Amino acid sequence: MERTFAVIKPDAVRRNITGKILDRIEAAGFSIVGMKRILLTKEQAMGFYYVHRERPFYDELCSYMASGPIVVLALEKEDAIAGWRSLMGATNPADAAEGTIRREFGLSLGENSVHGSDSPESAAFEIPYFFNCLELV
Ligand code: IDP
Ligand code: MG
Repeated sequence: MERTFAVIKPDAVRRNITGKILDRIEAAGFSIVGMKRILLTKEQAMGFYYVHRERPFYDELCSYMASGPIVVLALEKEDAIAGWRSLMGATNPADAAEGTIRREFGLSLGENSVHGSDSPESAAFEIPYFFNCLELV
């Protein structure tokens, strides 16, 4: 069993499609072992996306992630990290495969509805950024 970290981003929460995305996650066999709806400050978003601090879109990305409530999730499944990346689809919804969440719900390269850890190292940073051990059940 492996755990990964997922976010339902502000564009999706704002459009009331949280439930639709959770349905896709559960239908794909993930167990939701942690979940909460929160509103990040821009500073908290900057800490979360620290790896992207040198990228030209860092400021825009962090402002967007702090622009409205998000739903943060810890997901468990065999090969959860790769499996969730594959269910999410490519970063740009226009390039995402048919049947992926970003293809179905994403609005643009920036507002692409969901986040997922890209490696075990990322998951090991991202899960405890949002959840303590008592919140993972
Ligand atoms: P990922 O979410 O598929 O792992 P990353 O390259 O890690 O993609 O980028 C993190 C997030 O930053 C993306 O999900 C997207 O919201 C945003 N992003 C990526 N590239 C751009 C860009 O060129 N312009 C604006 N936002 C971007
Ligand atoms: Mg990434």
